[in-house]
Amino acid sequence: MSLRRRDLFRFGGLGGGIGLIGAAGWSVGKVLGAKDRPSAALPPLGVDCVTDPAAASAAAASAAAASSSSGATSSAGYGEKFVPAAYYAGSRDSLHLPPAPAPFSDEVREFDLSVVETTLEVAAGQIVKVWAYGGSVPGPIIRATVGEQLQITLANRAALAHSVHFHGAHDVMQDGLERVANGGNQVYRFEAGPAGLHPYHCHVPPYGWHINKGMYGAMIVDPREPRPAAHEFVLCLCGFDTDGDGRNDVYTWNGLAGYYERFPLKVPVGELVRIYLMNMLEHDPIASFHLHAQTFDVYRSGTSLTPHEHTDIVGLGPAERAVIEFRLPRRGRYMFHPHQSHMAERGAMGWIVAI
Ligand SMILES: [Cu+2]
Repeated sequence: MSLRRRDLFRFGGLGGGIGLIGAAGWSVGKVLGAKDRPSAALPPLGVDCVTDPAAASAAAASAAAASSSSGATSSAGYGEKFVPAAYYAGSRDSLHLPPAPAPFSDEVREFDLSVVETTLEVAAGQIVKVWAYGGSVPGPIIRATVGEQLQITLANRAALAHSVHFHGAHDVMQDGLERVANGGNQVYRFEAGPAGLHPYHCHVPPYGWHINKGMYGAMIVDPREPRPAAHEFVLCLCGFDTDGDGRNDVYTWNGLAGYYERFPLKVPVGELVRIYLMNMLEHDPIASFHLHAQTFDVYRSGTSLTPHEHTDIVGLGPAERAVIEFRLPRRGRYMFHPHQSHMAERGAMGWIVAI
C-alpha cells in the first residue's frame, strides 16, 4: 500500500502543534509583550524534534499490521519498501545506457516509437497500467548527430489515440500534435537539432495524464564536434499517480522506484562521467537532481558546450533537462536524489558507486 501525504503530516507534529497552540488560547502570529506572558510554564508547542517521523511511521505501520493482519511493511529510511526485487537487475540498462555516438551520416536514421499498452511494477507490489513507446517506460533513447535526417514511426496499438511530439527545433508540420487513432500509423520526418537533450512525449489531451502513464523518452542530439569521451547515462525522473488523485505517489529514475538504490550506477574513479538528466514529472511544479560529495558542470538543455554553472544541484521544471559532467575522485558511494525529499523518499534515491 502506498504511503499517503496525510501519513507524512500525521507524525510530523504539524497538526498536533497547531492544536496545542489553539488550546492554549494563543493566536498564531501574535507578538507578546512582557505583561502578556503567562507566568506558568509554557505548554509544549507540539513540534516534535525528537521522534523520527520515519520511525513513528514504521511503528504505526507495524501496529496497523498487528491489528489488521494486513501485512503492511515498514517505510522507514529512504523508501526500502520501494526497492525492486533482485530479478530486476539489468532491466534498466537499455534505458540508462545511451547508444554510443555515431559519426555524421547522410542516411536517414529510422526509429520505431510504436505505442503498446502494458503494465509496469513501478514499486514493490504496485503495478500500474502504462502506455509504452517501443514497449518501455521511458521510451527508447533516440540518438543522432545535429543535421541528420530522422524518420520516426508510430504505430498505435493502444485503444486510445496518441502521438509523439519532440522538443527541439523542427518543421512545424512534423510537430506531433495530431492524434493517431487505434490501429493508425504515423511517420514523422525532421532534421535533428539543435545539439542537446530533448524529450519526446505524447501530446494528446489531457497530455499530462498520458505523460503520467509513461509516454516520454529522451532524444540526444550530438554536436558535429563530439563531446569528450565519457561514461554516459540517461536519468529520466518519472512519477506515477497510482490512486488517481492527481498527485504522484511513486517517484522513479527511469521507471522503477528504488532501482538505483539497489542497483547503483558504477563508474571508474577519476574518469569523466556525463549524465543526461530529464524531468518528465507531471503534478509537481519543480524537481531537481542533487549529487552528494561532488560538484558538477551543468549544460542546461545540453545546447551549449560551455557550462552554465558549477554546482551540486540543478533545478528542473517539467520537461526541463540538463547535461551534467563530473569526475568522482575517490572510491565510495555517492548518493543522488531530487532535493524534494518526498520524491527521494518515495523511490527516487539512488547511488553512483566509484570503483
Ligand atoms: Cu498518449
